Amino acid sequence: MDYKDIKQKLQSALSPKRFIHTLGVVETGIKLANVYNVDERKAKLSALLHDCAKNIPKEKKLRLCKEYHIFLDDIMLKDIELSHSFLGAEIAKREYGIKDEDILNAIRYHTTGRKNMSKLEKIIYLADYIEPNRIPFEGLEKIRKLAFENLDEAMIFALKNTLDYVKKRNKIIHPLTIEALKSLSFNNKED
Ligand code: DGI
Ligand code: FE
Ligand code: FE
Repeated sequence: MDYKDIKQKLQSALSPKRFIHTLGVVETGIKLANVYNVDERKAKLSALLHDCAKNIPKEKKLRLCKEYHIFLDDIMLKDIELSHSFLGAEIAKREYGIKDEDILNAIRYHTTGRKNMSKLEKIIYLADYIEPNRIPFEGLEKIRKLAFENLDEAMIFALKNTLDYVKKRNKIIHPLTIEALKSLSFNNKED
């Protein structure tokens, strides 16, 4: 499948709103890839497909996760929305023919993050956060600026912001997010 076919198939799988968000992530992902010397094509594909599972109805999400042997922990079972990144990676592989593991991981960890993220994973995490169509929230402008100055500082800020947001909404924080933050803070202290 070439980029154009993927884009077309994706458009029919997403709501118009989600598709517009996705195009914003693609645009921002390309910019960040150029700043941090990451393969622009990989950034484009990861961004395009990052939310490919987002609009699948809840019941079908559960069914597909079972069918594709995606392990859902207690937090994901309580908050099935969280599975869209893990399911998205599997769908990108099976339905859109993506084989590159870095791209698949960028999709898989775009919501929770994880420890020792690759540059591509960080770029997609941040592009999702700061894309131009996002409804403004506190701290957004700061992350927008930081993302183009220092990838790890921006990640730390964004992850902390997510933790606050999740706490405020009384949802359970996923350990992957904590691990992502720990690994970044640790690496940053060392140099
Ligand atoms: O899919 P998007 O809306 O573009 O963005 P996303 O993939 O970052 O998903 C954001 C949602 O995920 C938001 O509603 C908060 C939720 N979320 C992020 N981290 C956690 C979380 N929910 C729980 N329960 N735990 C987390 O650690
Ligand atoms: Fe998402
Ligand atoms: Fe998104």
